Amino acid sequence: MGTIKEETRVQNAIDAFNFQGEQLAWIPYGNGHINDTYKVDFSEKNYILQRINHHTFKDPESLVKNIEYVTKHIKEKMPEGSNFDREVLQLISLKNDNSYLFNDEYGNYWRAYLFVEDSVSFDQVENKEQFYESAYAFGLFQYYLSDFDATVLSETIKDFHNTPVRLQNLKDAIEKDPLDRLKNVEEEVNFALERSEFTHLFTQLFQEGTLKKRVTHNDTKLNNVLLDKDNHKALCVIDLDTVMPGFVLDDFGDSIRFGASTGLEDEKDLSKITIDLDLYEAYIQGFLKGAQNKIENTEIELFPEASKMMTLECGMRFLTDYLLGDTYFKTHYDDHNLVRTRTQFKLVAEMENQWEQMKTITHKYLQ
Ligand code: ADP
Ligand code: GN1
Ligand code: MG
Repeated sequence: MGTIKEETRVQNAIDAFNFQGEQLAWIPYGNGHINDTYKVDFSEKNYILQRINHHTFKDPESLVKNIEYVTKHIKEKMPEGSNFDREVLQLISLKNDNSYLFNDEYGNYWRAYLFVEDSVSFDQVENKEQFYESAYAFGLFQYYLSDFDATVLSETIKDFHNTPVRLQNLKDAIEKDPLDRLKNVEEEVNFALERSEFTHLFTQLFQEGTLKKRVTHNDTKLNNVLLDKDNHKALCVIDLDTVMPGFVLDDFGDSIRFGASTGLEDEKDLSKITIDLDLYEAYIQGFLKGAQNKIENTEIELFPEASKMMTLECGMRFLTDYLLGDTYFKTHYDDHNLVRTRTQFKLVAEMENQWEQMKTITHKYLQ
């Protein structure tokens, strides 16, 4: 349960929220790389309590406001008979007022959600149907927010999926090399730099007016969607911290990066890493079905590029963090970010090898 100090902090936060019934227990929960997540059990209901990483998210107040607006909009659009407790994140208010953010005396920011009961989130799919379901959930999310006024949202992380900026950050880290780690990663650095031109594709198409920005989730990996634990049907999209204007392609590509890989994000045996084309196709089907014609042909056509872009970008982010001393992503051992970099770059290479197949599959779904 962590150090005594941590226990005090968590308990202090638990006491601030309007949780129902008697407190039973709390435990650290989930596999997120950014926030500290706890499951808190009360006699009447269970909850998720999170310490928002305020190094990553500099303005927790606006972040929680974003989530308030977005979940409200989704609830208004959900069909009659929907189960709000399981199909959309429900923020829990504080005891003493109707706000949702607790700023404690130690400088931490906390928020809480109703725990979505009888749900599972996967780090790797077991079959195509599960991946289809996750795609459906993210597509539906896209549909629900297609008429949402993006101007009310704050940008919670600037240039989050601006791939050229991510490349520049990598170049800056290479330049600084504060831990003398550059010598370990010559091959990985070259891999990224050789693809410099490609990183500009979407920003260029945006400038030309070919691609539009809309409200997107921006962190669509498989463990950010909950499925029903028994029938594995899509239930609820979670981790709404990065909901802000972006390309729909970012949402599509990030899901493929994580979920259509044949290995975990931190698989050490690179021979196990390739793109599973059946999963790729299942994701297209589920995503388009959920989004209900809100995705345009100009976007669909670029699904292969999106998959490669987000995988390359994520690899560059892991590599940057490795060079700078592992300060951004949670790591569980010394070279964890380097291992993650290698799986991402191996996956990019595999996509390049299977480019024609990815294109052919994609073209079947132009509407
Ligand atoms: P991070 O930003 O660190 O990834 P997440 O918001 O994704 O944090 O939460 C981490 C994990 O906690 C999720 O992958 C999921 O397993 C679990 N989780 C988060 N919110 C809920 C919820 N409301 N109900 C059930 N499980 C949840
Ligand atoms: C982080 O928060 P989490 O674990 O769902 C990261 C994503 C990365 C992902 C890589 C806010 O997602 O952008 O793609 O790790 N989230 C943030 O696994 O940086
Ligand atoms: Mg998450």
